[in-house]
Amino acid sequence: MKTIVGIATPVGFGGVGIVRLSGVNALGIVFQMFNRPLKPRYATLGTISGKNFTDTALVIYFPAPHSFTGEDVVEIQAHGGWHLVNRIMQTAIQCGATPAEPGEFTRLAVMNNKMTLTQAESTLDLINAESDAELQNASRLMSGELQTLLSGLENNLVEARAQIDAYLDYPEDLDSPTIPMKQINQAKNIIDDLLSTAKHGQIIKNGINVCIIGCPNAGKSSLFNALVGDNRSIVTDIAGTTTDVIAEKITYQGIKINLIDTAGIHDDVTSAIEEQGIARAKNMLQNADILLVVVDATTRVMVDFPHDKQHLIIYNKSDLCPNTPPDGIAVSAKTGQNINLILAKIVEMATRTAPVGNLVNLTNERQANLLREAQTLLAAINSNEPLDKISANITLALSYIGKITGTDVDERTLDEIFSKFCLGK
Ligand SMILES: Nc1nc2c(ncn2[C@@H]2O[C@H](COP(=O)(O)OP(=O)(O)O)[C@@H](O)[C@H]2O)c(=O)[nH]1
Ligand SMILES: [Mg+2]
Repeated sequence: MKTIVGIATPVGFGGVGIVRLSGVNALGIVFQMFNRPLKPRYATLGTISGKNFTDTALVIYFPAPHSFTGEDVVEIQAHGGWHLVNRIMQTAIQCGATPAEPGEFTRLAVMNNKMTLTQAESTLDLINAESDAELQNASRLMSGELQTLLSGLENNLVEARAQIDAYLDYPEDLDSPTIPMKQINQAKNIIDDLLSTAKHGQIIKNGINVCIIGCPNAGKSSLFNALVGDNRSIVTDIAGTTTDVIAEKITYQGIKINLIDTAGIHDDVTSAIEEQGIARAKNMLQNADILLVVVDATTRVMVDFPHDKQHLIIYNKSDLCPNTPPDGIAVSAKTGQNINLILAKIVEMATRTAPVGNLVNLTNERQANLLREAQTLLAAINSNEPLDKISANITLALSYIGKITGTDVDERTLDEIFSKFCLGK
């Protein structure tokens, strides 16, 4: 049985740096580096030392099984110097510890039933959260909402299969085969509902892609800067100033917005640079969730754009021309008029994709793909099929769901999941 060691705090310099050990020898290893005895679950201040260094550290011992990993865990809280914490870790390795793989602490926690697999995966959402919406959803995932839903679903399907298998095993004991379509459909409905949250889950996690398009000199870059609240994109009165795609991430009312400024789209292009810029602009607008179609209010020339995409028409330069057509919003990038209204409308459109009901949003593509497989299998079941085929389909659907809940995961899947974690987590 090995004892692992990892740096739990991020790479860099900070007030405190944490080195964490987990395994049967955790206490014995720290005993060789720390000058004071440790009392379970008490923070002890003392001196940590190794070759050529000493530091004052706060050390906490969590005996198994009441620890994060379920094993003996010791946490060393030293000063947060990158070289210092590295030296503490090296010293632990010299005393017998093995460097932890990415996500190995969390993996141990799952193996030792300290948390479920869906909770472990949502740890990443929690750590990577950059907006309130993301944090809120991650908190719900962490609290086990998804696991509870899926466990209920597994129970439904296991029960349904048991009924079918009972008939297959002892057909003479039962009058006629009844197929528990109710349970199967219930399970399918839960999957449908969960998958309907996936699009919104992606928006919560990755942000909504908003692309600013329009003719040259309409004021796209000025609007971009006004929305970002920074002089990020170059503004001039020379048409064709923006040639490359410029992107910034902002959050408004808890929603992450990926804002993209593009080259002005028009036909009589003279330079190869501008031509490429326009090609990029057209590419970006195809991939955007929302288009901000910027029109110079004084000329009212609008670019062609796909009208089936969510969009806002923005009549910019309202300071020069206050009367604008009713199909758009009067905005001035110069004075700031209605800039917040645009942001509010973007958030409104982003949250429109949220399904009704108060279900936790699916943010994990791996989980969504597995649920799609299970959904296809369950949708294909009909009561005219041979019973053994229905039973086999349920078994297969359960195996996909089990790869999310952890009831049916292999080492390779776990390797894949935890390789996305950082070292020391
Ligand atoms: N009066 C006024 N001028 C603006 C406004 N927005 C942009 N401009 C001017 O319009 C010109 C083109 O702006 P720019 O943002 O570079 O346009 P882009 O080519 O669409 O990116 C610049 O001279 C800006 O100062 C506005 O709201 N009001
Ligand atoms: Mg520009």
